[in-house]
Amino acid sequence: MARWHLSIIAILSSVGLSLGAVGKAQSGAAPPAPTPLLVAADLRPGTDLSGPWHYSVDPYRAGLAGFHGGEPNASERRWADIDVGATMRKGDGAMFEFDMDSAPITTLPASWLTHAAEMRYYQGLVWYQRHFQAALQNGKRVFLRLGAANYKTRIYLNGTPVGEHEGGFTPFAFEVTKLLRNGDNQITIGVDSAVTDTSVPPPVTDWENYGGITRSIRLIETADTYVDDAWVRLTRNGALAIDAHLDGPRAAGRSIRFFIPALGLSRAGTTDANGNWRTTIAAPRALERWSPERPRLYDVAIEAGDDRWRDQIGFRTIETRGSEILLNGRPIFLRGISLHEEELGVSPARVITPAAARALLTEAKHELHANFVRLAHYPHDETMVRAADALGLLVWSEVPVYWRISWGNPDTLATARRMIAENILRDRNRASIAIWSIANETPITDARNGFLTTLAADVRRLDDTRLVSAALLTERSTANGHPVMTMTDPLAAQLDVMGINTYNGWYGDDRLADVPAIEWRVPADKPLIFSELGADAKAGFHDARAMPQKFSEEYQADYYRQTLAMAAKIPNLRGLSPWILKDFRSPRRQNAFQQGWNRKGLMSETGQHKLAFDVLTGFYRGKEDGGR
Ligand code: GCB
Repeated sequence: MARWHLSIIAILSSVGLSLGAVGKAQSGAAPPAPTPLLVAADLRPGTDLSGPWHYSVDPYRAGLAGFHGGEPNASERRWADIDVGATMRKGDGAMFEFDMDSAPITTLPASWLTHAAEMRYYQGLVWYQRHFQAALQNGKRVFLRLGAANYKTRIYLNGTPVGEHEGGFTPFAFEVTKLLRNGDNQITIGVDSAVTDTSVPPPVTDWENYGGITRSIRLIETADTYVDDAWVRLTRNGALAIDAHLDGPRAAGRSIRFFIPALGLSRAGTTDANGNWRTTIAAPRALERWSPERPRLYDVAIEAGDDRWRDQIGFRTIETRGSEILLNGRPIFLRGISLHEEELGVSPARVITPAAARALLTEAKHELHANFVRLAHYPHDETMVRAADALGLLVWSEVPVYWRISWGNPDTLATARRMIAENILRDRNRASIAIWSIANETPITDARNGFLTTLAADVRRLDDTRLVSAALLTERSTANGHPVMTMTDPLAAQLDVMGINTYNGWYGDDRLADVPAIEWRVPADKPLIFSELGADAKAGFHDARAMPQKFSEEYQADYYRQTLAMAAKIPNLRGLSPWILKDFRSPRRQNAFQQGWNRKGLMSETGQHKLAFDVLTGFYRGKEDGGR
C-alpha cells in the first residue's frame, strides 16, 4: 500500500514538471489510491466464485437511495443479510420489494446481455448474490478480487459494504479477512453499466456496452505479509531489474528472495521501512529473449516469509531509434490486427476464457501471420494478455479515452489516471505488451492536450520500458489533384510512436482506385503505425462487378489492396493494426448488412474468413523476416 501511495505522490508531484510541448498538464483531483494490487493474482491460490448467482434488476437504483433521496428504504436493500422469504413468513408485517434467494439464476462471469431476452438492451443497475462456504485460518488474509465489472461496482459481504470501484476494464480487490464468517457467507455485488458524459469511456462509442461482471470473481488467500506488487523486467541496458513491495505487519526489514530456477538465478535482500525491495542483476548469458518467433517465458518467484509470489515472465527490450521500432535491438515491422474483447460466436457475452482468447489470437498469429495485436479500446482480460505472451504476439494496450471525453472535468481525469495505472500495474510483467496507448481519435483542444499530457507522464513514470502512443486525428486537403492527409497534432511530441486511423475509400467518397495516390504528411522522425484501417463486408455477400458495392467481400478485399499499396509508400510506417479481426457487436450499426454489428471484421462473428483476410495474410507473409 505504502508503495502505491508513493507512486501516486510521485505522479502528482510530476504534474508541474510534465509541461510538454502541447501545453499545461492538468492536476485534477488525486486519483483515489487503489485497493490492494495483488499483482499476478490470477496465479495465486484462491476460491473461484464463478458459477451460479442470483440476479435482480434495479432500474430506479432503489437499493442505493430512497425515492426522496437519502438512505435506501430497508425493503429495498438487496445486500441485507436476511432470508426474505422466512422473514415475511413470520407474519409480523415485514415486507420487502426483493427476494434475492428466489431471483433468477445466471452463470458468472458474463455480461448480463445474454442472461435473458429482456436483458439484451438493459443499461443500469443489476444486483448479484450468492452464498459460499469459508473456513477461517489464523494468520491468513483473504481478498475478494474481481478481474473487472462494467462500469461501477459496489460490493457487500454478509450485509456490510466492502468497497466500490469505477471503470469497466481493470481489476480491483478488497480485503475481507475480518468480514468473513466461518461457514456460510453471503456476497452481493451491484453493478451499474450506466456511462455518463464524465465517465471513461463516454456513452457514445462504436461498441457494445457489456454491462455486468465480465471477468473472474475470486477470493485470494495470502500470508499475513505478502508480495502485493512485483515488477521484473529486462532494462534497455540489459539488466534484470526487480521491484517488489510487501504488504502486511511484517513488511519492513523482511528477508526476501528472487528466483528464476531455469537460469539458476537467485538473489536475496531485505525490504526497506516501507516494505520495498529493489535490485538489479546482470542478465545471465543463458537468458533467451522473448520474441514473437520464440516466446520464451520463465517461471519467476519471489519468497518473503510464508508468501511465495510467482509469475511467468518473458524478457525483451522494445525501444525506438529515429523512425525504427527495435525489438531486442533489431528493427521490427508490426504485422498487426485490432481486436475487441468479444469471443467468437453468434451471441457473445464478453466471456474470455483461456480457450476463447486462444481461438482469437491463434487466428491472428497462425492464419494471418501477425506478430502484433491492438487490444482495443480498453484493457482486455488478463487471460488475453497471457495468451499473447504465450503465443508470441506483441500488444498495443489502451484505455478507453475515446472520442468525446470530458477533458475539463477533474473527476474524469482522475478516473482515467487510475484506470491507466491499474492497467499498467496489472500488466507490466507481460513481455507481449509493447505499447501503452493513451487515447483514440480525440479532437485537439487545450483541455484535451493537458489531460493527455498528464496521462503520458503517468505512463512514463509507471513504466519506462515501453513505448507510448495514441491514435491521432488528421486533416484532409488537396494538392495537385490528389488528397493529402496531414497530421499536425501537437501531442505527437509526447509520443514514441504515432498512431493514425485511416478510412479513405470507406468513409467519404474516395474511389478505391485513387487511394494509393493519397499523400501522407506526418513527422518523419518517429515511427508511424496505421492503428486502424478497414471497410465493412457481410461474410458471404459477393458482388462480382468491376466496381463492387460497399459491404461486399470484394469491395473490402479491394479496399485492403489499395490501402496497403498506399501504406507501402510511407517511409516511416512501422506497422499496421487494421480494423478488425472479427465482426463485433455495435448498436449504432443498423443497416441491412450490419443489424447491430460492425462488419469490418476480416472474419464474421462465427469465424468465417472473408476475402480480405487472405489479402492481408499475403501482405504479412511478404513482411516476415523483417521484410519492408
Ligand atoms: C474508428 C474507431 C473505431 C470504430 C471504427 C469504425 O476510427 O476508432 O472504434 O469502430 O473507426 O468502424 O468506424
